[in-house]
Amino acid sequence: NDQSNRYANLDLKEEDLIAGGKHILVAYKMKPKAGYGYLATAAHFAAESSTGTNVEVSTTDEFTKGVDALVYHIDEAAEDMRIAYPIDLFDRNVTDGRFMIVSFLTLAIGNNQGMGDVEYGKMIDFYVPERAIQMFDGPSTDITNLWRILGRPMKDGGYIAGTIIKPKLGLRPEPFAQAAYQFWLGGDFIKNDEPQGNQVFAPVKKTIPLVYDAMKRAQDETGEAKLFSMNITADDHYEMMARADFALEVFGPDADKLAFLVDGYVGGPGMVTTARRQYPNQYLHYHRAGHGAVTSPSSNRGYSAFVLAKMSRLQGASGIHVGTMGYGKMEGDADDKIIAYMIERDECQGPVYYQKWYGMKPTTPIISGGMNALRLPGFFENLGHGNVINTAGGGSYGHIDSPAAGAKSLRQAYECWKAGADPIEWAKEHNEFARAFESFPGDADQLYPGWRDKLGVHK
Ligand code: RUB
Ligand code: MG
Repeated sequence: NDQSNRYANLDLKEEDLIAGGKHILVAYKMKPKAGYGYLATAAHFAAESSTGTNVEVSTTDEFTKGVDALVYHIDEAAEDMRIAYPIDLFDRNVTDGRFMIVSFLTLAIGNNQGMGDVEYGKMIDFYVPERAIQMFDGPSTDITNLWRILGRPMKDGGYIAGTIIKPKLGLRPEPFAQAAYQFWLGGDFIKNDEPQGNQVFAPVKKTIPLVYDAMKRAQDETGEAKLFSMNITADDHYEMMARADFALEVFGPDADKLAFLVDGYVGGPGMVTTARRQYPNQYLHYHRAGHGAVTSPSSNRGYSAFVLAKMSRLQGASGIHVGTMGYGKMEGDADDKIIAYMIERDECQGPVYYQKWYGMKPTTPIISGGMNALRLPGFFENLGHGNVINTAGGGSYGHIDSPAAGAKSLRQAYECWKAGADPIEWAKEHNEFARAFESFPGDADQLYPGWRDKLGVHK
């Protein structure tokens, strides 16, 4: 049942669709199952993703056809399929008329993920017209708020040295708070590791007051402001809010230094938006555990990490993990810097579409996963700037001297790159950075061959 005369119009030009401002455009890598034609399958894909199904239905009227999604470009050899979705297709809030990301997902990457004639279809980019940008929440708080708290300039305030409390699970309240205190003596930002919540051995109501106490002591001792990102992820949004409200009350006069971490892939967009709307003054930290199930380059379904990050800015994440671009332990490569650029700039070329954000606040790239001081100079060189939050768990708690030394080594790595200095030369004058070589000798051997002789370190 070929519906391409209704759901495809290859005469439509992308530039006209963009100039018209009435469509969300989506680019997929799509391949039909053997025996199915490319255009017919693409048209069925567009039908299933908008007004149609596998057959014509008698209830369709002329108005219906006006909101059909249309395939406007195909390149079978490149598996490139692009679909224009009229913005009126998407569900809007009863309460305020705004867009919701769940509706975008339901249509653009919903049923089309399980169709009998589609081998695979993966979303690799999408374009949002100005009117829809205006009608998404976008971030309310961003990295400039953190820079201001840290006493830095609100433009180019630079690197925020962070960690993740490790071990990932198994610390009781006192050792947990002690781990936080030790890092804060050298660093800026701490996040809960994503599974840390209200375990029986570390109840929120006991742990959070101790963390705040540790923050105050570290602030007194260093004369610097400190930041904590608390995991509030839960199935029930009342539970999330109970955790958030409790922590806001505990932090009291320092509540601006409290961020909320939401595991937005496992928890879903509703959880992200709940945090965005209930706590617009708090920095909203989007952690993305599990995203690899759909975003991995080895998966031909779902959507890419780029798409996930772009959606997070529309939803209003203040910051989202963007991986380590091949410099850490998680999947990724140098080209992933486009993910960071798309969420932090006011306009940017994506893999397919050039997106303007029309003043929507930026989402901070959060760099995390197997990072340490030795890996950072190369990372910054690839990215081209250091206006990021970096959380290094192993890279801080694995430093042979102390977590505070680990934190200082991270900052020294940033300063090394900023100064354009040779890391080995820098190490000769910066002890915590130098001791990172001995802490992570495997990385040191790989990144800085001959470092032992140059630094005079022998086993
Ligand atoms: C990293 C960690 C984070 C990962 C997730 O710990 O706990 O959950 O960053 O990956 P460590 P991503 O610093 O010890 O490796 O940031 O790519 O989503
Ligand atoms: Mg983690």
